[in-house]
Amino acid sequence: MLVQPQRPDCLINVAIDQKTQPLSDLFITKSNGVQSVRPGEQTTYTIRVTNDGPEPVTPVLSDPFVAGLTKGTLQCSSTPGKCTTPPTVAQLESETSPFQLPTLNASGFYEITFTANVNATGTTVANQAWTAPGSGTINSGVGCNSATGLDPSVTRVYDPSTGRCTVTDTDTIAGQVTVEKELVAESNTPQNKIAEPAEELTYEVRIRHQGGGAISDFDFVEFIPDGTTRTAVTGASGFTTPVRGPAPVKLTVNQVPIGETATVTIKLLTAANFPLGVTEIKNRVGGGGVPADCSQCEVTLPTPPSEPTFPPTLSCTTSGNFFNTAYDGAGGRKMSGTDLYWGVAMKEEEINGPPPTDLVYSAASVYTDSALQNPPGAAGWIALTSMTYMSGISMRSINTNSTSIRP
Ligand SMILES: [Ca+2]
Ligand SMILES: [Ca+2]
Repeated sequence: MLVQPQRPDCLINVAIDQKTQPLSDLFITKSNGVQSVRPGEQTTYTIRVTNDGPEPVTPVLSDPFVAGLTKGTLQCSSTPGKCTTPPTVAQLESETSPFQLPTLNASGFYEITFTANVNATGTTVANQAWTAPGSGTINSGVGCNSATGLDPSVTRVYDPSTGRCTVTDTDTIAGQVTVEKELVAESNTPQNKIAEPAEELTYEVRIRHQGGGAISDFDFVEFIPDGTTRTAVTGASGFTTPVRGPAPVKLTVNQVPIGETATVTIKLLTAANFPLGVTEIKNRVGGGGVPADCSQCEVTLPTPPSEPTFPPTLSCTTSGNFFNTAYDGAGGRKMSGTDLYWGVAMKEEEINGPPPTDLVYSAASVYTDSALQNPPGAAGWIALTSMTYMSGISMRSINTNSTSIRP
């Protein structure tokens, strides 16, 4: 207790009394270990209050509520120091009655962790915490004024009038987008939402900024489907020459500004003859920054029903002894029924075992000419698309050197 000074030398007594107050070096650190958070995710902060002495201190701790970060579980950290029972959320967030820590001797510390659900809007979220010495203890502020041990994006401020040390972790909010893909043009008329042969299909991929900061170098993967060739891309880098599908190709959008939409235009040219088995052109984007649950990232167009592109009657003349027609488009042996694909071989011998290894339907040529294989080659296989076989023709072999097959 100080007495009212009545003589000038009593000022000396005041100074002596202050020196007798315990002197601590109290400071606080706080970080979630990252510099950017994403709405909807959970982030974990660690708070440590340290006394570098020399005298003990019994400080208080407060981590006030901040919009955009909802605290979840609080616990003593795995290196708890003096923490034995963590505060409740309400205790930790109180500024008028801040949470009372145990006494920290020199080099003592108290450490807790807590989770926070990120529901912030805007471009950054700042999260503070502070500690202050108990009454009768002086905080020198040496540690608080030092930036040693602070993560990037974390700052610390010392208030000499109260001894309070405040730490702030400021993170950017990662940009949020929605992505959609749409067919916007077909070169054939009428525009019928059908991928016809040799048709140019134009798609738009729209990346809409929905929150957080601006986005640079937004990556996504364009999956070029079988039966098409990507011929042009505008609005993104990553396209240099035409790419034939099936192939995944990465594209990059330079900037998605806050609140705006970046549009990428992609042109596909369909094949003059679709590969066997291609009945639709399914075109999608994904990967990179595309949300995993994107439901509007895929456009599917059917291809036209398969129609014969050859004369309805196929006439063959060969000096070979056999026309072999017994193999279906799946590589199996077909003894009856119908099939969309079939082969003809002109050979000197009858083939009635497994399909010859050189029977490759997808690689076979389609002949519409009347002069087929003459003389018969080693394996003159011809694959033709066909709706049906003519009934009455042997599926196994035709033992003749001249025949007419109506598909
Ligand atoms: Ca941070
Ligand atoms: Ca069309």
